[in-house]
Amino acid sequence: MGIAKIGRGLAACATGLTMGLPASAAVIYQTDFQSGVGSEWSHTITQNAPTPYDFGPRTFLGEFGNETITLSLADLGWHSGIQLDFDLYLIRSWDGSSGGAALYDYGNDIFKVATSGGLTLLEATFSNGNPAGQTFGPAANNPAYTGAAESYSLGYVFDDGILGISQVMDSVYRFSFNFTHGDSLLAFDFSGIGLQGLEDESWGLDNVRVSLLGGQSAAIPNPSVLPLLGAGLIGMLWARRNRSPS
Ligand SMILES: [Ca+2]
Ligand SMILES: [Ca+2]
Repeated sequence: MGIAKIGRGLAACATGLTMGLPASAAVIYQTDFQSGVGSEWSHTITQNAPTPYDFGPRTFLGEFGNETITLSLADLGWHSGIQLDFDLYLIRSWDGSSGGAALYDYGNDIFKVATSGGLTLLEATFSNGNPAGQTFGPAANNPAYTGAAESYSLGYVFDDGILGISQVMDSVYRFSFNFTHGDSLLAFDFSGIGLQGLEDESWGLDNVRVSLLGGQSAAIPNPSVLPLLGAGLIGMLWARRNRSPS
């Protein structure tokens, strides 16, 4: 079983775990950026991925480098929790945890998501092939593309000026986070950190959805538990894979 296949399996698992909305959830915001960007976003540049959908352009918010992109929402109705779902597009040569590596020192390349309340939902390195690996995944260090829902699907070509290699290099991750929240205002900061420039590595967002959760605050997973839950699933799959004859 190749790494890419494992990644798709993990994504399916994560989807089954978190993508469904609780009965009391209400979607209060969603966009696929196919027809413009609202003023709730700090940045409004969009782009079509080189590889379109079967039905038309695959438009997303981006591309960005070492920037923080903010989604600001106001006048939220009564709620006791929030669910954030989004797709992260990682474009070209993300170098994961390569900072300080002898041969592959072009990182660390980090993606972070935090709320205006100071809660960090995600902060991890990601690799689109750099052998140094990435922190996103079940272990302290994981192979490139671990947990990705898609790879090589967007059609971005990376030209390696040193080795003369030119190849498609990109990945898509689907994330879902639940956390306790009750204020009427909410903002999310999405940040790229440690990147080398748009021609080298960049990112974008797509299919962003925010839902209010209510009436079941005790059932909402603590944000610090969700990654552990995901890591546990990934670890189980990893163990199963390692037990299987290859
Ligand atoms: Ca889109
Ligand atoms: Ca880099």
